[in-house]
Amino acid sequence: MVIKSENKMHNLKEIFDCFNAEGTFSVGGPYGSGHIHDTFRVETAEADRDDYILQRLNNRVFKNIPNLQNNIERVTEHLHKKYLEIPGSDVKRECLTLIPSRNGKSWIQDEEGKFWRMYIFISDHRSYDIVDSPDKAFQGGKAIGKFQAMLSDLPGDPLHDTIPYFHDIEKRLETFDRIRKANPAGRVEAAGDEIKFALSRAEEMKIILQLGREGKIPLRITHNDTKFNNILLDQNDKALCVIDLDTVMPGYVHYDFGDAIRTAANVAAEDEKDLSKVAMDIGLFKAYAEGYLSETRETLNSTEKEYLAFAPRLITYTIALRFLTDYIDGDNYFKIHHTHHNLQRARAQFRLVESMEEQYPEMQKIIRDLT
Ligand code: ADP
Ligand code: GN1
Ligand code: MG
Repeated sequence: MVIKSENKMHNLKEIFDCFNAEGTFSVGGPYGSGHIHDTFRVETAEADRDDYILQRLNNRVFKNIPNLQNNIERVTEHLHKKYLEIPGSDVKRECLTLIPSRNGKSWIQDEEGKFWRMYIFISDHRSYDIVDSPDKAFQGGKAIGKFQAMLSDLPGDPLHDTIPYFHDIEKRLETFDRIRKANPAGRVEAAGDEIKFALSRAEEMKIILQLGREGKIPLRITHNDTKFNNILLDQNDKALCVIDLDTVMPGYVHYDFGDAIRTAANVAAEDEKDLSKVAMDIGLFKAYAEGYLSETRETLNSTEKEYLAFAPRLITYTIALRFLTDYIDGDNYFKIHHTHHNLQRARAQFRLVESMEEQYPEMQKIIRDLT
């Protein structure tokens, strides 16, 4: 079966047959709304067999796919063991399962040299780009808190840094300055207001890195991409499975908390054009924080807790800066759906930063009351 995606043709059946799946290929097509990989769902012909997710991996973003896959193998094996010990757990739906390829690895390379991997499709899940109730936000918080707790005793060497300096705002600002000065796509003028906004907040964003350097907050194993659509809920909207494990690596808990609030508490879409619609909902913020702290209250140190309220401002700013940098650079990183998409995303995310700034005293009070 040949499928067209991103203007390329893929023979999904041929790729599928390179993996040791149970069941036979029936149909496949593009799936989900991720910004990085090409993701396809494959349905099998047999009703009692799993369906699958096939991903053509973005190796412009992830430069070392064997290291990336090695991380995911270790993380998923560890989670599998943990879930197997929990009576009544549904391992195949509560954590990702990689399917080995016929060559014994967890990926294959096609004739163009592109890497593919396959997971069991998490059946009967719900996925949200926008969260519309405190209960869902609470469940998301629980899922991320539990995920961090379960990985806190991962044995062996530290995980590979799959994208070095991923959330390092100092490095992100250096890149922004370099690209802004080079102006490779001639877009600096069009992005003048956004550049000004970014520069006006740059200094205050360095506090989390500074606390790390001072040894006040530890590096832990974090997810680093806790956008709400990377947290699957079940049919009753209860926490089910944390997916998109490409960036699981050492990080500060603020990165996960901040990115989750950026998406779970924004009442508008990430790329909302009408900026008057963009706002952080304080009720959704509180619910997510409750869920998250219900799993992590005992393990976080006091400085980590104190700075949770700041984290959403940092990560929303960081992602906005990355969208803006990519726009100025000529759209080389994120998938876009129209010419000025990255600028539109940056604008909406900077507006969200402002909304968080407006509500910051309340956010701090909520965190203080919960911790
Ligand atoms: P990206 O890095 O491009 O965001 P993801 O790994 O998040 O890629 O996958 C994209 C989307 O595909 C997810 O948001 C989710 O909707 C869906 N998805 C990924 N893996 C699975 C899975 N194992 N089961 C069900 N859906 C999945
Ligand atoms: C990307 O992979 P996806 O779509 O879940 C990006 C995140 C950004 C997000 C913005 C590896 O996430 O860092 O926050 O887009 N992932 C990577 O929507 O860069
Ligand atoms: Mg994703």
